[in-house]
Amino acid sequence: MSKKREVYFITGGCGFIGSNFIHYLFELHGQNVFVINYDKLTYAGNPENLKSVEERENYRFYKGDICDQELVERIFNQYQPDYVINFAAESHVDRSIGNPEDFIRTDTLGVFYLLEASRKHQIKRFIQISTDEVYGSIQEGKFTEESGLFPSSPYSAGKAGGDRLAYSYYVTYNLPVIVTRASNNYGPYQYPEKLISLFVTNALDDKSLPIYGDGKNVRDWLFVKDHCSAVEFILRNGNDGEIYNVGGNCEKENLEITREILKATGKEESLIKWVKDRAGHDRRYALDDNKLVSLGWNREYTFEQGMAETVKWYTENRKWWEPLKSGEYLEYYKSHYGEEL
Ligand code: NAD
Ligand code: TDX
Repeated sequence: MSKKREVYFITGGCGFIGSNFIHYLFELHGQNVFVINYDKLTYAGNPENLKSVEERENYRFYKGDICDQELVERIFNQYQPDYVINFAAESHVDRSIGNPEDFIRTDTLGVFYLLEASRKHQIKRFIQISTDEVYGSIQEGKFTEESGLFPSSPYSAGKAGGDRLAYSYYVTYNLPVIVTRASNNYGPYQYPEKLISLFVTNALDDKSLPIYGDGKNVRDWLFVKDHCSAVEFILRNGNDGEIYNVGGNCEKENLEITREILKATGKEESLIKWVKDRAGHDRRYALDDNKLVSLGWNREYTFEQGMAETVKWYTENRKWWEPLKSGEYLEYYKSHYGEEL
């Protein structure tokens, strides 16, 4: 008798990390899993990211909003998912400053609807993809899972809402919830609005690289494929009700990253442009992820390897990102950076 395949209900699968995760799952499990990708296709969701898997017999895509309780319920009833992994979010801090409402709706309320659907079905695990930003900024040392939450942007506050709501469903309803908090991801398929994806694509086009403030803000960089392996590892080996930090062990100031991008793309420092600081700009993020590492997970990529793969990918995949830098993107760019791209 053939073994029943495990069913993954993945939200936000057309975005950056979600699409990398779906590719990772098929590479790892092949035909042995069934993957449902549920995505609203906001500006950040791109079906092109999954072109190579869309004909698979063990893959289904549904266009939908995680706040659409009825549609979520219908799909749960039809497929009875084993695992729910919630990547769906409004994810860009700068956009949350100009337009916070969508962030609270998707990043907090959306999680509620998914938790409600999950509680009515016998799911084996609910993974809430949270972020290091829920801790806020840290001057020295690193955040552990025990650190307090002091989110400082509407984005991170919205994510903190979803993060703690998920935990409350573990405590109150025994829902098998795990929360992950990862540091800044970079890699293929990242919408060209975040630091590395924006700066690499701008550099390739000889456009300026707009650094906020003094360029000394620090982020901890995690290659997206390492994040994917961590999520799958946690799904299999983590414990219910727990939080797991997923770090890159790679702290860098923004100016340092910018110089590395210029070097990797063979461009001059004259492309650097100093611009007004981000409102409420967190100074430094740093994660202690010993809890996850002592469970047996390890990063595979050094920053040099991850960056080399990233720059190569954007260099070879202009067809993917060039069309994205048009229409609404250009309007956003102009209003945000105060100049044409
Ligand atoms: P992204 O913006 O690239 O993708 C988000 C995806 O969610 C898109 O495909 C979008 O269409 C979809 N989506 C948005 N609102 C939705 C809704 N209401 N219903 C259904 N789908 C919706 O984001 P990303 O960078 O891939 O981030 C994925 C997750 O990881 C997010 O939860 C984010 O908070 C978290 N995270 C990101 C990073 C990072 O560095 N990018 C780091 C830590 C955690
Ligand atoms: O044009 C820019 N210039 C600049 O100096 C941009 C887009 C960013 N920056 C700075 C701001 C930050 O200090 O670079 C740093 C990184 O910025 P982002 O790429 O926007 O990431 P960040 O704000 O750190 O948030 C990211 O990491 C945590 C993701 O976007 C979140 O989704 C994730 O939760």
